[in-house]
Amino acid sequence: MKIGITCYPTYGGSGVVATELGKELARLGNEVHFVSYAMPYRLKKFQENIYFHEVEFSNYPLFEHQLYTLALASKMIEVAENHKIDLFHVHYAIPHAMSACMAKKILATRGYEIKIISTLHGTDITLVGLEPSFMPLVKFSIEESDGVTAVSQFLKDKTKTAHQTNKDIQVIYNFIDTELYKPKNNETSKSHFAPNGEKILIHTSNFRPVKRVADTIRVLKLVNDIIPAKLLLIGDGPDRSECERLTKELKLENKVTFLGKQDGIEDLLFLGDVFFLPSETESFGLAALEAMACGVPIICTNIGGLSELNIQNKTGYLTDVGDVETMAKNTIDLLSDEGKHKQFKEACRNRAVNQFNKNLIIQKYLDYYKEILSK
Ligand code: GMT
Repeated sequence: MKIGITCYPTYGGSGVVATELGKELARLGNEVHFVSYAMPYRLKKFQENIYFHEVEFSNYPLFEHQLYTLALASKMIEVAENHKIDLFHVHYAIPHAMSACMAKKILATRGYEIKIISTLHGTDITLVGLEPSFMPLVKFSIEESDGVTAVSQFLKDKTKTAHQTNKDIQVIYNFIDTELYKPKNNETSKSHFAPNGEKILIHTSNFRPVKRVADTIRVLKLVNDIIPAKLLLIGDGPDRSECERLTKELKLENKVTFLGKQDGIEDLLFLGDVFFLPSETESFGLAALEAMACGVPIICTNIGGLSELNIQNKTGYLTDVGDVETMAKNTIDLLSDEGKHKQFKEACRNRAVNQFNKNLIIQKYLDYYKEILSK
């Protein structure tokens, strides 16, 4: 198969899913063409069957704002015609699905038929996609796509109700490479962060307001009053300064380590005794799946698709948004009971391997591609 993939190339779960999917499809012998404004950051080195096409912008002085949606559609048309692409799989509806729809219509006028699959990831439906000015475009691009997938049942239901569409949407969960993300035993790194045997609490995100990173610091404060603990914060973004300020205010400078953006977090996550994801909205929570695969129990909120991933009282706990007291209580309960903690760790690993491993989920995408192409 010849597949075009468009995604955001920067840090972020949708880009990770799209890139890892493309890499795996290429490994299975498909020809994969990535089309975006920059090389996806997970495409680090040359891999057979993978090609990258950079979207170019016109510098014409009249255009005060860059016309990315149009530039992307133009590049999709060029790539589809030059490389005989069978289908374009676009990740994140805005504006990728819209560009793909435009490209499809224009290609049809030139006698070339192409299929489009749009994968909805989260805020393209639940936040930005709900802005009144975007709603007609999101609905149109969903309905015009030949196939639509959502990364959780929650997101599928939300799409149907919020955008009032009867479009058939296939739920295909996110996946993880359980050979890369796995429990490891590295006492050296553990003692680097927790020299006195403190428990390690961990969180990764892009520090946007929806992630509520400050809650992890408030939970640490309460946990550390009972059980000596350290908090590792991985990632960067708009809320980092506020989190650093809060850390000082709560006098936790020696307890919180801001590691910034990190490549290869599979070499850090397994150090965690628990993983926090206190988000306000989360359609799936790929970061939590990464931690689960490393055998780290999850303390998260009970919103969005998180309950489809994290099983209450088995792989972790789910709590109302902002309820840092309950998050701290659950963390303390779990960390004070070695047997229970071990059970949770094993349940996390087993769930990642049995339900979300990449081979299982990529086969679902391949089956779906075949279904759409045969229509
Ligand atoms: O929707 C976003 O905010 C961005 C997007 C991303 O690119 O990271 O995140 C969403 O997609 C991820 C991958 O499918 C999911 O794991 C995240 O839960 C989801 N984020 C939200 O729903 C806030």
